[in-house]
Amino acid sequence: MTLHRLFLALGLTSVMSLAAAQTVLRVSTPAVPDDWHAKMWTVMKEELDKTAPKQFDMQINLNASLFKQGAEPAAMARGNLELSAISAQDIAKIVPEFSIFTAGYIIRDPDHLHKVHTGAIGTEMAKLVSEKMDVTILAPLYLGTRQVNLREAKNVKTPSDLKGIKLRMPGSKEWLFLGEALGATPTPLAFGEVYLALKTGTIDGQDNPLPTVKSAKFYEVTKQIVMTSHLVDGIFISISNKAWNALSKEQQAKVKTAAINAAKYNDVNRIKDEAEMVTFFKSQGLSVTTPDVAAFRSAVQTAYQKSDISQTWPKGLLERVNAVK
Ligand code: KDO
Repeated sequence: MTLHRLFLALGLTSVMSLAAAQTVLRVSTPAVPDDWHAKMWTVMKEELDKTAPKQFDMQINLNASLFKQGAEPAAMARGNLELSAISAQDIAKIVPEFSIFTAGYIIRDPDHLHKVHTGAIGTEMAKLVSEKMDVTILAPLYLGTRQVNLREAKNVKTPSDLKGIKLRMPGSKEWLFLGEALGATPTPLAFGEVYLALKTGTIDGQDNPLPTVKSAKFYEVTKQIVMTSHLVDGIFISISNKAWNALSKEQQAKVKTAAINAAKYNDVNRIKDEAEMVTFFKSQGLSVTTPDVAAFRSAVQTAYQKSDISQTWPKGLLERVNAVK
């Protein structure tokens, strides 16, 4: 081997060993690129590149391009995925106690959401999640307050006005129950299929926070937003325990801080956006109406009280959540 070739080979080997030394953190999310909870992953990646240079190779997969919506926790448990933002509904499938956060009209606002999940209740829940799902919650984030978004305008005041409306919900028991509690006929569908289903009329509506209605362009194919504010929705930046336990304490601290800062970036922007959205939708020709929210709250709360879902909530948990100020 010539000296030149030897150097080349050595150079390649050192590049390869450098690459091998980096911890790969694969991210999978159904979020669309324009959404804050998609952009936040880049914020996390850029912070880690600064605080732990060359230690992590964060690979961000948006639009459910790596795993389909809801398949992330199983992929993480199998060791095929390291990072994701998991919904309360997906956690509740395995940790039934968590279903309290899937119920309408319990969490009051983003501040309440943050305090519940970063306080004692959040710590207890995160312990259960780690034990039963083999994932570690790094940071809660605010997805937004969910509203009903209809293809055709309708005078909606109370849940009975949604009777017969085919309302798309993500596909799990907890989501479908919420749709039913709102008075509609829930239809399960993956997030990525909602735009076309609204366009072609296979569904009559969907529910999502206003910033999502904008980023996923649902406003292009719908005529009305009914401000039911039925779920102050949180999702949870999480890492597989396999990946988490392989990190040094110092790396764990850096990953956690980067996740918290990414969640903060999402929350600040999303809250600001949410406040400005009504004007935007009106400018796009949608009607934005306010129903009798008290009637929706009462119907939804009664439905949960009577359901199997609330039977899984530990005694006193609802009161403790309500008491968080
Ligand atoms: C949705 O499918 O309606 C939903 O809002 C549910 C959330 O839990 C979350 O999965 C979200 O989609 C995606 O992150 C896309 O915004």
